[in-house]
Amino acid sequence: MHILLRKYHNFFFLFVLLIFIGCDSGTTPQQEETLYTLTTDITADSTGIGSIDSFESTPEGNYQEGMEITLKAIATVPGSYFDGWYGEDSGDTIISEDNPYTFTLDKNTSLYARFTRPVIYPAANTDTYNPGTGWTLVWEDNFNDGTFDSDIWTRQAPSQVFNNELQLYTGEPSTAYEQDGYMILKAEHTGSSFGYGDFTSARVISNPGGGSGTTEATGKVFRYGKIAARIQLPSGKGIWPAFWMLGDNISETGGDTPWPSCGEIDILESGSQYAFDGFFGHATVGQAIHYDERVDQSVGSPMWKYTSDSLRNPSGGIYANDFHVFEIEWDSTAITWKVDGITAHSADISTDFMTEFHENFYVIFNIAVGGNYTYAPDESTNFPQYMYIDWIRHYTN
Ligand SMILES: [Ca+2]
Ligand SMILES: [Ca+2]
Ligand SMILES: [Ca+2]
Repeated sequence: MHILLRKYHNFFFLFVLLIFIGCDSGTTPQQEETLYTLTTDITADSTGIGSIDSFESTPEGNYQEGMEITLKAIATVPGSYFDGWYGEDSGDTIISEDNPYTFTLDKNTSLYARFTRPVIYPAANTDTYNPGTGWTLVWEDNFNDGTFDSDIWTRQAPSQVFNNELQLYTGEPSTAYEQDGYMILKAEHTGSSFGYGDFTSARVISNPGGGSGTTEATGKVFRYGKIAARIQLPSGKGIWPAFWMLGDNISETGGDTPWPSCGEIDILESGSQYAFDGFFGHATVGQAIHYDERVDQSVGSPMWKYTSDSLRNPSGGIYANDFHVFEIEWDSTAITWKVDGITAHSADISTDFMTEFHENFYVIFNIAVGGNYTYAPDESTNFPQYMYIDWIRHYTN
């Protein structure tokens, strides 16, 4: 008997229950009607997470053309839910959302149930991080005391629009807060469309200046060492989370140096429209530095240059299903990026035009929605989206 295996690659679509109804070889020759056997097969996508438990059907046994059949799709993986019934030829067009679903059997019937499993926040927290030998912890925020520490962190609410992004950074406590051992950033779809201003989100910085420049916080800046954070990322079409750094002298927060002359270190970003990974860029994380190629930055105009790289999730699928540790090891000659201990990128910063990478930098956690780097969000993008930061640490060696 022919068994049709069908996979549907949708970002949140992880499981397929396939039901094939085919002509049974045991057709009774004395009867005009044809008997069918109902066959099921279960497959999962390349992430290989979980399975589907069962289906229900009435009546049991063999089936005849014209018979009414009732099927029930049951999602058993925690957090998953039934999405709808689709046919072999229906593509993205749903046949029915009913569950159970009753239909009349004909000899070419083939149906499959589409299931969605949203990313679960927070994922199981089994932290096995080890910074490696020779590293001494000099500072950390584990986000474990339930208080958003405004002496270090500022919810920035910049008025300018970066990279044609669509979100508003409101600076409201509801967009970034500390809870259950995490700093949690939240992006919401608050508008009626998918344009600029239809989303709220958070951009949290360790620079005391802040976007509105009103805080008296002392903040935290970094120069060299290992800077690591353990994060569960948000995901979806047009979701662009980042853990990154800007030179503390940037004019944006009250300094005297414009971007990119201040330097930028992108420890992590995800959701690139150029990743082509089948998951709207969320099976890939990017690493980059941006700088001003001038040696003497007081002469002439900024010369923006960058180097970048990316790393596909070695375990397949999106990064957002679990916590991962994103870090840089930074000294006077180079910056090396690591993801869960795997080296993702390295940049030489010893050249005479890279003086910006030998100054203090502050940290930024944010969730952008839309913008030049990522896709345009639409109805398929789930909201709210969360970024869970378990801890950030600074080591020296
Ligand atoms: Ca705290
Ligand atoms: Ca320079
Ligand atoms: Ca924590």
